[in-house]
Amino acid sequence: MGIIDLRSDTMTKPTDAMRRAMAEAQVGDDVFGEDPTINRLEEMASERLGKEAALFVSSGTMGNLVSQLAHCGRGDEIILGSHAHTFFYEQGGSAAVGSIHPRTVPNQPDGKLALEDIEMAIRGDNIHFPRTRLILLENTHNICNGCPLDIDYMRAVGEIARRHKLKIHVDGARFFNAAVALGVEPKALAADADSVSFCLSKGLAAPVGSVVCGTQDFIDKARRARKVVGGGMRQAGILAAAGIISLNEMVRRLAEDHANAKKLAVGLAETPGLSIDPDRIHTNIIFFEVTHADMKPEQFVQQIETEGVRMLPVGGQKVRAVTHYHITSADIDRALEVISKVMG
Ligand code: TLP
Repeated sequence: MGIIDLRSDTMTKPTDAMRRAMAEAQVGDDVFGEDPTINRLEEMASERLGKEAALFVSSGTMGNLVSQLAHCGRGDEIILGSHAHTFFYEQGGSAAVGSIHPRTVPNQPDGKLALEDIEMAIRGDNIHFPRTRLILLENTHNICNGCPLDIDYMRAVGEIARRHKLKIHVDGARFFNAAVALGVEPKALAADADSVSFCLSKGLAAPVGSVVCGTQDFIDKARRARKVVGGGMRQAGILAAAGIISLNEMVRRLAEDHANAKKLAVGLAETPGLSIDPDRIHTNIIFFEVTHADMKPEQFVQQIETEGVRMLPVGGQKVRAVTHYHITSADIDRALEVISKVMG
């Protein structure tokens, strides 16, 4: 029996169709704008998100970094969630590379930033203050149980941003998971954002790559920023070819991952010594707590690993599990059997 790897949806391997497309991809020098496969992926991505233009980048981290560099100058301030991936897990790249000042406001349990907190954090015109330039949201919100931000919320933040002449960037590493969970068109969900970056290499199973979408002017700046951080790629159409299959074939199956995550959450909720509220699970990410007096989360993870199930301890009592393309409903049954044995 194979390993059931629930540590992340980044564990996905390219599908056979992707491997074939990669082998056959037409390529050229993308720094010269001459890779037809990358150009096609960028056109498809901008069309899906209803934006003028798009840029293929190597990772979600690079997508967020070049977006912040394109929107902000040195000393500008960005408002983002205290639990944002960009704040927590990207080495403070925009500060390190772009001298951009982060201003965090608390993430609500559903991944939102309270509208009043955003308003309060926006700086007035005062010689002592940095200038607020950008609001950065995350959709779906990784640490907040993969919660999707809905269109009404995006509109409300959009209204604040327009009133204060600010831009909005969405870290949409799992943007298509959000659109699928909400049952909305990605375009409609992206409408209030000035830029959105999404990952091809998570639930969409491509081996490498993310795409940033926005206005042509923004993408021109992001392209320059990508070059200075060493992200100008050459015949990377072999990677973009897999990304095209992600968009064409892998988005429509994401609902399966969401159903499997819900099934896992319901099973965990019924397991003594574990704690989770399945009603809070809407996409493919779940966090639960190991509350058993004699079992630390690290021990729990070690013990299930010996039975072929992998999850990620993430600090405190918490463990994370993420469903994806290689996880079937039968795998969830088996994972729950293993967990019940370990906890029993
Ligand atoms: N997240 C990874 C790890 O870095 C934790 C994961 O396994 O979930 N934004 C969000 C919301 C993300 O979850 C991630 C990756 C990124 C950006 C960064 O993407 P990469 O890893 O491609 O740089």
